[in-house]
Amino acid sequence: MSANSLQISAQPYPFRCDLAHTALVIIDMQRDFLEPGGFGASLGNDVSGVRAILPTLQILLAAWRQASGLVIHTRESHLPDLADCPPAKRLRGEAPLRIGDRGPMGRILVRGEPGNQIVPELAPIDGEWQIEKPGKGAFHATDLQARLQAAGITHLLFTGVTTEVCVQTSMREANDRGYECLLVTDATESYFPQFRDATIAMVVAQGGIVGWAAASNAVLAALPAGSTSGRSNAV
Ligand code: C5J
Repeated sequence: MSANSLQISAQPYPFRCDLAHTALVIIDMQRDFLEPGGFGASLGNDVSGVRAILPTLQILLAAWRQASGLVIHTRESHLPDLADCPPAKRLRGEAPLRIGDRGPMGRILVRGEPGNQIVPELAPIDGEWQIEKPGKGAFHATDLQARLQAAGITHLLFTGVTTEVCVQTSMREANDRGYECLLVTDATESYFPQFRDATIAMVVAQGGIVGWAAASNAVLAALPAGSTSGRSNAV
């Protein structure tokens, strides 16, 4: 195995990838979903539980950066004029604050507003991709596919919130586009823990119908110790 080859102990069987062709995808770890007053809370969710993955994600992100792996952050966001927000999305439900309304962290799910920022613990650094996505999936109405192809990325490790909505949708979109995908089980969370567990079970069922799942420790164990052997982040 070359220094770049990783073998991650995973369900339903080991996940093999090459660090230079693999990206860590962090889905929507933004204040809108993690803090009171944001979109997640406006939908009636208790947002305290999803913050529990922050320490795990910080460790994973630090190790991935240390190995010079590509990092991709996504944000669910809309243009200020909401031209990219279908009325069906804005009007669904009976939330007191809808997308585009002004809340305590600025306008809900609107690009550039304070609530739309990635939480400080995971703030992107130079060279890391930031994908603004108007949908639940990271490929819908974004340039992610073109950028991944141009960068030669073939394998994706998924983390973030919420497991059964934006994480699962993005992973399924990636799977349909031919990417080999792994869900990091303790670096993803839902407002409904049973939905997180069900998503993990769905992903790995039938021989990995959507992909693989592994705990963050298994990813960390597969990384070359103290390595900086991945790609240049300046893609
Ligand atoms: C939701 C997301 N849950 N990031 N978005 O609306 O999962």
